[in-house]
Amino acid sequence: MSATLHSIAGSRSFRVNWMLNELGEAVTITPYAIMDGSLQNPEFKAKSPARRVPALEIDGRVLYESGAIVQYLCETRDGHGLMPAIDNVERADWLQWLHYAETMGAGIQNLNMQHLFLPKDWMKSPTVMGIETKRLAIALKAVETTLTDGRAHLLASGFSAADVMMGFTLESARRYVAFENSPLTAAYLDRLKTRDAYKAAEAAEGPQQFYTQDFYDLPEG
Ligand SMILES: N[C@@H](CCC(=O)N[C@@H](CS)C(=O)NCC(=O)O)C(=O)O
Repeated sequence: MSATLHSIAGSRSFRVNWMLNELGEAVTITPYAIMDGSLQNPEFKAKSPARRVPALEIDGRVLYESGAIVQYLCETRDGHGLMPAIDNVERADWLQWLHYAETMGAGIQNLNMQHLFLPKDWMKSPTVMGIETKRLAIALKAVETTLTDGRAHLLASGFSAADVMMGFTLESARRYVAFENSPLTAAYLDRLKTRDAYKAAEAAEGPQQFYTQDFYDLPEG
C-alpha cells in the first residue's frame, strides 16, 4: 500500500515528499491549506497532535515530525546510500545536519509568522523580525563554511538525506536572507533543485502556498 502524506505545498512536508521520491517510493498526497482551518479538522487532529504537517501514514502507523520521518525512511529502506553507516565517520555530521535544519526552521517559522501571517501591522514586531533575520543569517554561515572545501553536498561523500532536510530549509531561508554573499550556498541550492526527485516532488504537490514575494526585506526604521 502506498504511503499517504498529509501536506501543505511549500511546507516542511516537502522534505518527506522529496525523500520518498529519492527512494522511488509511491506516495499519495492529501493536501491542506495553511490558513483555511483544514489542519483543525478532527480526522487530521487524530493523526497529528500538534495539528501540523507533515504527517505521514506509512507501514501501518502515522509519523508527524519531518526529521524523524526522513531518518525512519533511511533506516527502514535498503540500498539507497542516503545515510552513512553508524560506524562511518560522517554519521555524526549527517545527524547534525538533519537536526540543524530545524534550528533554522524554527527561525524561518517565526519570520513567516511576522511577514506572512499576522494580519495587522500593529501585531508585527520589527525588533523580532530584525533579530530573527540576523540569527538566520548567522545559522546559514555553517553551510557556506562547510562547502568551502569544494564538496558538492553537505557530506564530502556525496548527496544524502541531510541535503533533503537542509535543501528545503535553504529554499525557505532565501526569502529572508539574500545569498549574494554566500555563493557556495546559492550554487548548492541550485544544484539540489535540478535533481529529478526534487522536481517530481514539486510537481506532485503543486505551487507553494506561503510566499507571494521572492524576497522579504525588513521593514524600514
Ligand atoms: N518540527 C516539525 C514542524 C512542523 C510544522 O510546524 N509544520 C508547519 C508547516 S511548515 C505547520 O504545519 N504549521 C501549521 C501551524 O502551525 O498551524 C517538523 O519538522 O515536522
